Order: sequence, then C-alpha cells, then structure tokens
Amino acid sequence: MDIQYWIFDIQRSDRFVTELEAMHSAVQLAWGGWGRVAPNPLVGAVLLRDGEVIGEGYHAEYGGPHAEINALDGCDDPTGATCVVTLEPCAHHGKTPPCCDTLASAGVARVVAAISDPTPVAGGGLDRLREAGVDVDLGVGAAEAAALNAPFLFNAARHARPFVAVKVATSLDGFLADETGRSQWISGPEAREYVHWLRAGYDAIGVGRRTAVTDNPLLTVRGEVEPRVAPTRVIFTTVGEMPTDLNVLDTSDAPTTVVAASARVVELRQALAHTQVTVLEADDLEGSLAALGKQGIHSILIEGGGALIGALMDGGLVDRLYWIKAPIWLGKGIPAFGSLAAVPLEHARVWTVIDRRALGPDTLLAVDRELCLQGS
Ligand code: AOF
Ligand code: ZN
Repeated sequence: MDIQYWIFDIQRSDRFVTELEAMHSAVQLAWGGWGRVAPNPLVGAVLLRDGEVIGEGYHAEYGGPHAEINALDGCDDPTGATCVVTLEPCAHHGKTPPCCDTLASAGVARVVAAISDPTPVAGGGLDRLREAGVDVDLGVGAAEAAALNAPFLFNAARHARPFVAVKVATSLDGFLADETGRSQWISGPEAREYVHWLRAGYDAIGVGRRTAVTDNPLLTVRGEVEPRVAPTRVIFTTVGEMPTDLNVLDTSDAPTTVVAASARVVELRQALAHTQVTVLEADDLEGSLAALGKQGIHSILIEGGGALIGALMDGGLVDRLYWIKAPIWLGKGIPAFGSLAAVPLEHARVWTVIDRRALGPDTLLAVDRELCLQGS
C-alpha cells in the first residue's frame, strides 16, 4: 500500500511544470506558426494549474485566433489558472478581440509573459490585466522569446532595412565551396531539409549574382512547411553577366527581384522586360536592403556567396547567422568569411548563441548579433 502511494507521488512530481519550463514549452509551440503568421509574431501559450498543464495553444495562421485563445479553447476550466505566454497578450481589437480581456473574463488568475508587445496598437495588455485584478509577471524566459521573435522585434523598432539572416554551409575548415567553386552538396539531406524549413519563415531568399549563375538555384521552398506567402527570390548584382534563362528568373512558382547597381539597371530592365521579374536600383548594400524594405520585405535569408556575405558582415548588416558545419575537409576553397576585416581579440564582437543542434552528421550553430530585449 505504501509503495503504491510512493509511486503515485513520483508520477505527480513528474508532471509538475515550473513557469520557466512552461515558457520553454510555449516557445516550442510557437514555432508551429513558422511560415504561416508573419508579419505577426510567433506566439505560444500554456495554461497551468498547480504545476499541471491544463491547456496549450499557439498562433497558427495569420489573421486566425491568437495563442491564448487556442489554449483556452482546449481547456475545460481555466478558472484560477496561470497563462504562460511568449508575448504580452494583446490589448487591441485587430482581426480578433483583445486577448487580455478574454483571459480576464475566462477567470485566469495570473499571466506570465516573456516580453512585452512593442506594437503601439496591440501593447498594454499586461496593464489592462493588472487593472482587472489579474496577477502579472513579465520577463520569464525573455531571451528565448526574444530570439523566437527577433525579426518581429527588429521590425517593430522601425529600422530602414529588413532583418538580415545569413545561412552558410561549410566544411570543417570553413570553406563554402571547393577550390573549383563547387558547393553542391557540402551538407547532408537533414541540413537541406532544415534549410527548406528556414526559408519558409523569411519574406525573401537572397543570393549574389555569381551564386545565381554558378549554382543556378531555384531558391524555392520545398519542405514540410508550405509558406503562407512564397518568399521573394532576390539577386544582388553590381557587375558581370546574368543570363536571362536562370532558374531563379522563372517566376511561375515564386516572385523574383533583382537589385542592381545604377550602371546596370537600364540594361537589366530591358533584358527582363518580357518577364515578371522586378528590377530595383541601388548602389550599395544598405540601399539595396532599404529598397527591399520599401517593397514590403521585412526579413531576408541570404544564402551566398562568399563575397556578398563578407560585404554584409563588414557593413554590420547581418543580424543572424545560421552556420551549418559538415564533417568534411576541403583543404582549400572559398572561405565563408574570408574578406572580414581583422579585429584585435580585445575588440572582438561577441554574438549570442540562439541554437545549437545536430542535423544528421552536420551541426547547426545559430547566433544573433544582438538580442532585442527592450520588450522584456
Ligand atoms: C497575442 N497573441 O498569439 C499574437 C499576438 O491582426 P491581429 O488581430 O491578428 O493582431 C496582430 C497583432 O497582435 C500583432 O502585431 C501583435 O502585436 C499581436 N500578436 N498577440 O496576444 C498572439 N499573435
Ligand atoms: Zn491577442
């Protein structure tokens, strides 16, 4: 008899979830909206009572119910519960009624949010909850939630350019391609699957002209997540030939934009006049990114090549780096970051690790230049 009680106690304690653990689960849930909710944030919510999970939900579709509402929907009785949510519940009537009011009228006793909502129109939900007599807390799991929504927070801060992420796949000795310029395929199938997942969550996928010509990539999303809006393929070009029969210039599956230096614009507009390709004019990278921002591109994933990545890094224009390292040696080749300016150790910039994991035989390291934590 005693032993049975003892086993029962162990099961109870196994089920006990702290608010920080619930926030981690809420972040994992929130990723379910990747590729489907932008420009809205990724939001997940967990309802807890006495350390037990009694409801879960996430914002799954742009314009659809918010995370808290989906969590309440699956919960029999939220009275007295704690809602752990990755973003401050909204206080506005947008496409759905304010989450803060729905939580208060559902009888939720406590709301724990990781970061505040920086959107002027939707922010302020925690104050409203407090006024309604709900206990509130802000900042639990803030770093993880800020990394989850880095592009959303970056754009809320009204920068003149989109959030820029760079993806590189290199050998162990840091080469993007072998000595002859071949880069297909350094990484394995799991890493390629991951990149398709990654592409689905960005507004645009960019490469330099040389990569577009040498690899002739499609730059489309061909993974498990079907993006709500197909990312725009972007080619950055200053000089050099660009054949008009490149895969990326066929816009039947996704739109394409070429950003060209002014010396090339007239010629390119003429060459591409019979296509649906958009040609933008800009003479430097900052201007190119700003021009893309004006077209409604809020985030871009740059996939190569070395010259474009080096110039973006040197210009301080990279917010996030996804680095996939394959366990192969090339000895010589095109270095991923070969053109970076030298920095003495004491002035070396330190980036924040936001993800580190195995992709089959390869290893992913994701780092952010700076975490936007002003919301917490
Ligand atoms: C929440 N929970 O799950 C999300 C929130 O256009 P709407 O009505 O969908 O509102 C979008 C805004 O609401 C978005 O910009 C952000 O400020 C907030 N998102 N808030 O309480 C959620 N997705
Ligand atoms: Zn809401």
